[in-house]
Formats: sequence, structure tokens, C-alpha cells
Amino acid sequence: MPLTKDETLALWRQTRNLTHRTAEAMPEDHGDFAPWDGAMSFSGLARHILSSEKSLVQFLKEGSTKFQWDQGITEQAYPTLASVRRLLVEATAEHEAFLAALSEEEMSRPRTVDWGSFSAAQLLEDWQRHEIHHRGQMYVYLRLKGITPPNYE
Ligand code: NI
Repeated sequence: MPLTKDETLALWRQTRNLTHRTAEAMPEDHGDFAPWDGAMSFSGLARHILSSEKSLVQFLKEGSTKFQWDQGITEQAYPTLASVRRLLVEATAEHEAFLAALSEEEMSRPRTVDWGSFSAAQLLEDWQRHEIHHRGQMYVYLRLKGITPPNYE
């Protein structure tokens, strides 16, 4: 049985809370840390999570069939870990307000995307898997810096 809107939002908040705590765990001067050449930095992973989510929110807002992946959440716009943490707070609040205002129907109605037809709730679930994947990388980056990541909850 599909989740209700409130259940979907509760899971989304739970996922995001741990991402917040993960981003908070890294010292400010290690925001640029990337373990190998070409890897996304710690800050870059957080920007990537938020940028992807903004694309989804934009898509759901406009009811378009195309995703606009460039949302301006770049290293130039958010160069420091402090600026990324602020973005994390602001974008989360903005996205939460949008998602909370969706009706059950808007949350469950199928929407056409390039890879099939999915409800907003299903897309949000996919996006959380993406977030959790990249947050897992952030956990490893913390460990590589000798920092204990937050407890999973
Ligand atoms: Ni990704």
C-alpha cells in the first residue's frame, strides 16, 4: 500500500535530519576534502544532494516532463562548507513548505518522466535513495578525517 503524504514527509524529514547532522560533523576547513582526484568534495556531495532535490521540486512545481538539472547550486555560488550548511537549512525549509502544501492527490498522481511514470511520492523515495547513497560517501569522508559520523537513526 502506498504511503500517505504525511508518512512520505516524515520519512523525507528523517532522511534530511541525518544529512544535516552529517554535514555538521565535518570541520569547516575540511569542506573541500575529496579522497581521490575527480571525487566530489564533502561540500560538493551536499550541494549535489540539494541541487538534485531542487530539480525535483522545480519539476513537481511546473508539472513539466523535463528536469532542469542546473539549479545554480554550484561551487562558485556556495564555496564554503558554512555556505553549504546555510543552503541546507534554507533549501530544506523551502522544499518542505512546498511538499507539505501538496495534496494527497498531487502526491500520488502519476507523472511522466523520461524513465517512466511515477507519483511525486515515488520520485521522492528515489531521491532519498540518492541522498542516502551520497550521505554514505560523506560518512566515509568523515572517517577518513578521523571523525566519528553521527549515529544512524
Ligand atoms: Ni548523484
